[in-house]
Amino acid sequence: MSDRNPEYDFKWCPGCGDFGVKRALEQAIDTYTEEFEIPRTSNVIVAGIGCSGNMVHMLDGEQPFGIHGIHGRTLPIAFGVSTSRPDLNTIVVAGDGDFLSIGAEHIPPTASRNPNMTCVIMDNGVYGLTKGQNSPTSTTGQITTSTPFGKLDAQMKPLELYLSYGVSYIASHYSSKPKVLAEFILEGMKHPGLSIIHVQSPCTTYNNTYDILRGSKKDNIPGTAFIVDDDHDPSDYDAAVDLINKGGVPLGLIYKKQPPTINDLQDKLIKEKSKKVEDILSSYSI
Ligand SMILES: Cc1ncc(C[n+]2csc(CCOP(=O)(O)OP(=O)(O)O)c2C)c(N)n1
Ligand code: SF4
Ligand SMILES: [Mg+2]
Repeated sequence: MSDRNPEYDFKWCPGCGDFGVKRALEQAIDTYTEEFEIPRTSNVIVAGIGCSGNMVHMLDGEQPFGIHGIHGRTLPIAFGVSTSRPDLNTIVVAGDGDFLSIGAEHIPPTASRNPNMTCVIMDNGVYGLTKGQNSPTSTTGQITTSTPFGKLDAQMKPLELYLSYGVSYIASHYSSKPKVLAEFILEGMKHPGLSIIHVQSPCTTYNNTYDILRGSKKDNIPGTAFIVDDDHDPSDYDAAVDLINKGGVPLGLIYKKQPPTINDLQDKLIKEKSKKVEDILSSYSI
């Protein structure tokens, strides 16, 4: 049980990837808070439901503001926070089940509006909290508690989806390098628009993918994670497509563009179209 929230009795399993993501997120929030000289509570975490979403109760030190909402609905909640209070640093934390299964329908409209918020998605390829059912990112053929003879459906490729939906900042990483991961989260926070940092965060209890990601000399496994080449141009859409299609798990910035945010567009509209009080009053006079 944490002293930060004594009513919430929850612990991650030993070795859970979410510990690394927690360190990275704490680091990114520390740096952002210092650099922009904002109160800690001006960082707002909107959490999904899952072991990953419980991040909002697990952070150490001075606490940011936290909202633990409804399964799959982080984006609409965060959209409201971000657009009504643009001064806040709005952060979503959610798992692959929360964000890409029940919550998937919210990604395209949010991407097309480009609100200023940062999503840290912890992908462990299962529903961890509810005891290891298949998730959209479980691999085809994967044995899970809900697919005892192997998953039949195709595995979802979230990076491809984010790119085609028009997400304006897309990074991919894993939980084993919290310091580097923190840099991508911080860059996402500073990016004006929708950022998604998609993190492979292994579930040691139901889907331990550490060896698959990092490789294992002992078992002669090469490892699927690879660092994105320095010469990758993240502003080049086709290069981002090629990078994603290489297979494996790229570690680095995949794509970044700078369309206006929904707040920019609303401000412009208000400036151009809103009428002065005198004009409204005079329109009623005979
Ligand atoms: C509307 C609703 N449907 C289903 C659930 C049950 N449920 C809670 S967490 C979860 C899946 C969590 O998976 P994921 O988002 O991948 O998080 P993880 O635990 O793996 O970090 C489900 C199905 C719920 N709480 N609410
Ligand atoms: S069940 Fe998996 S995701 Fe949940 S805390 Fe344990 S290791 Fe982490
Ligand atoms: Mg999961």
